[in-house]
Amino acid sequence: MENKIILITGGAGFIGSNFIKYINRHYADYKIINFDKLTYAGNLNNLVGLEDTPNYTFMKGDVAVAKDVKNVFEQYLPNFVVNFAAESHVDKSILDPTIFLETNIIGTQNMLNYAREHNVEKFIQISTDEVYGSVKIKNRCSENSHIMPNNPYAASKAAADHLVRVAYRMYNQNVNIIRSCNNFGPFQFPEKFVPIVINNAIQNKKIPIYGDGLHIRNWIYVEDACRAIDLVLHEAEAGEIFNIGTEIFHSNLDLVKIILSELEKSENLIEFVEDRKGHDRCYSTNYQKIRNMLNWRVETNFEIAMKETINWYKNHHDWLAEIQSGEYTKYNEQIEKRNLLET
Ligand code: NAD
Ligand code: TDX
Repeated sequence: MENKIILITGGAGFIGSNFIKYINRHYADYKIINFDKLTYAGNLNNLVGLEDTPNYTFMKGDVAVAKDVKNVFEQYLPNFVVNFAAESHVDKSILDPTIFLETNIIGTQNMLNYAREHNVEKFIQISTDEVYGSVKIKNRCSENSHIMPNNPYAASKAAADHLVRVAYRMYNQNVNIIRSCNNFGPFQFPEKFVPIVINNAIQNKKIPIYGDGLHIRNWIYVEDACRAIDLVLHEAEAGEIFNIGTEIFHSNLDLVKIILSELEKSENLIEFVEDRKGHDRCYSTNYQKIRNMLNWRVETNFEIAMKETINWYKNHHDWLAEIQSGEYTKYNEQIEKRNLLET
């Protein structure tokens, strides 16, 4: 494979950091640029070990600030862009949508503009099954289904998808959109359901379940999602949209019971709390297109991957403690200072 420069935004977050490590493992010749604002969810601790790799560079910047985006494109002239950068937490978007519109919508448009100006070969937008809104489990949404988001986060991601599609229609930009179901795995920020459940259970703390707990989510191990992104990046035709899903559907209550049983903890830890406003009952997509066109398959067994994820959190108490104490912010600052000295 030819040497390529790949610009990954949001690479200090959960999926982005897993994807950077995936690319580093599979494409040793690629130069990886991680462009991240380091919000509360961005953590350079997720990439420990990579700082000293010559083909990896971190650059702090905000996708919503055109000047920052211009700088990273001018400095590194990427061949590929994978846009993970986003405000990603639904509950936060309900409290205050503004930053979601800035990062997820303006940010995506800025990335598209400079990608076009610099003749980027392929632009991948990381989107979500949430854009389709709530559906019955059997009514699987295809890539052509109606977009019907039900919270500010999902609406901002839907708006970004439209802008990416427009870039293809108007300018024939080589873009793809990937709409994934819920990811789980190592390095997921402990505001999301799976890490909350695991970490609270480990610490014998109550586990908050919104509403009646019968809301259904479709789960994918992050490594399977990374492989799908790799395939779309390298093999998909311009303008195509791909759902990524699995056959693993669980109600939130059942998922908690699975994790509690694995940890040999009592179900008495479960606490039903006030429901999320507009809480989507179920997401369900048809992902035959990526199976048929790109031959993508889930390779991970859910039970094994969940056990590994639980063990990862058990063995990375320091990672969590730093986040919870705010220490990781200081670490990020140290790395930034070092990068400034080096450039
Ligand atoms: P995350 O919150 O863990 O990470 C987001 C990263 O983006 C962080 O490193 C953060 O610092 C960075 N970021 C935020 N605002 C930025 C800005 N303005 N400029 C530059 N960087 C910025 O999120 P995640 O769970 O890893 O999700 C990554 C992407 O995948 C998002 O686009 C999300 O919508 C999408 N997605 C996530 C899931 C999931 O289950 N986690 C499912 C489907 C789609
Ligand atoms: O404390 C909780 N209790 C609870 O019952 C939390 C944080 C969540 N929940 C429920 C809400 C959802 O039904 O668990 C389910 C999963 O919640 P999140 O982890 O917040 O994920 P979700 O809202 O489904 O959105 C996720 O998947 C789609 C990601 O956060 C998005 O970025 C992605 O696009």
